[in-house]
Amino acid sequence: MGGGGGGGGGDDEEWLPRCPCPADVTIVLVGKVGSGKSATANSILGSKVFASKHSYSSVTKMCQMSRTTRSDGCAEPRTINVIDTPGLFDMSTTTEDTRKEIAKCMEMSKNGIHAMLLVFSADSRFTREDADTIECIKIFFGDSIVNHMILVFTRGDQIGEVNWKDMLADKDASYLQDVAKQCSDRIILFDNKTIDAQHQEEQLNKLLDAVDSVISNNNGIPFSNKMFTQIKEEHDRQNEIGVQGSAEQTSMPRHDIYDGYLMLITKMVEEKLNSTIEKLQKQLMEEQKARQKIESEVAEAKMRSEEEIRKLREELEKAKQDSDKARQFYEKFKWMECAIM
Ligand SMILES: Nc1nc2c(ncn2[C@@H]2O[C@H](COP(=O)(O)OP(=O)(O)OP(=O)(O)O)[C@@H](O)[C@H]2O)c(=O)[nH]1
Ligand SMILES: [Mg+2]
Repeated sequence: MGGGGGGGGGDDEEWLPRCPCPADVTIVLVGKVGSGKSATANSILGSKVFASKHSYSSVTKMCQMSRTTRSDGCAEPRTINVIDTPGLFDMSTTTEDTRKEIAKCMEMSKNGIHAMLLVFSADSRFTREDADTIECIKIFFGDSIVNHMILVFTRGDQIGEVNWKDMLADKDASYLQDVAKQCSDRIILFDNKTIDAQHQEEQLNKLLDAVDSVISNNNGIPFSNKMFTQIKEEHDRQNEIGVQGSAEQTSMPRHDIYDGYLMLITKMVEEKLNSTIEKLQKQLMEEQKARQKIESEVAEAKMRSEEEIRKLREELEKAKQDSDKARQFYEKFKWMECAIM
């Protein structure tokens, strides 16, 4: 595939060609613990940089960044920054550490995120929690984050393209279908285990085509918002203090400045995360209320139709009795008529 057209899980022809090509591309991988984020990050990097293994607990504890250079598709080689994360935005486990890691992830990507890869395991059920994670990301970053999202399903080797497409087309996968539509069908099945070099290259090109489609759709501008701008401003301010301080030999040590800066971002992230959780809970409650309303309407309609059926049965019974009576009367009348004759 290389530098040319698109490809993907949805409509293969819809992705735009690779252009414009920023010299520096930042990709962030997020998703549930064990979904295959680090393995996918390693596949992009082309080497086993991040720890990736089976575990009952989370393997990646902290956000980490690594970079690679690729020259495919663009005139100049470009740097791809890959940020691997622990299970962020999993609303069932938002510990203090997670909040700190979200802050760190935002710090690492303060110049903007070109593409956010939402990683899922193709061989696990897509649960309510998975949907909540997506909703949480949308509330936290803002709805326009979907313009930078790519859905990546790992364990392609175990599921296979045909099965996977059937699973996606299932009528019960409507939430996933909606999200895929919001992401302009940038949805990919990925196999991190393949040792076939050609397959590795093809699927990586497919993934990078999706990244380039995102870049192209956004005119090369990475995702950013007020929070990122504030982080960048704060970063520049702290840098200035650091530089001035070291020049005057009076300031705090650099690591203290950095810690203070990180604390500030964490506080900002914490506030945003709290309001996100509040909004998400409100959204869930409204959904639940709407569901309950529909359920009670269905129950009422059922009761109403049961009552109507009962009435119809009564009417039928009465009509039967009336026709029996009429028949008896007619037979009696016929007998009398015969007797008279
Ligand atoms: N068969 C198969 N296994 C995979 C694939 N991708 C990841 N795995 C395996 O899934 C397990 C978890 O993968 P990780 O990359 O550690 O997942 P993670 O999302 O980074 O996990 P945490 O860091 O704990 O959040 C590892 O044993 C991987 O080898 C894949 O495409 N196929
Ligand atoms: Mg990991």
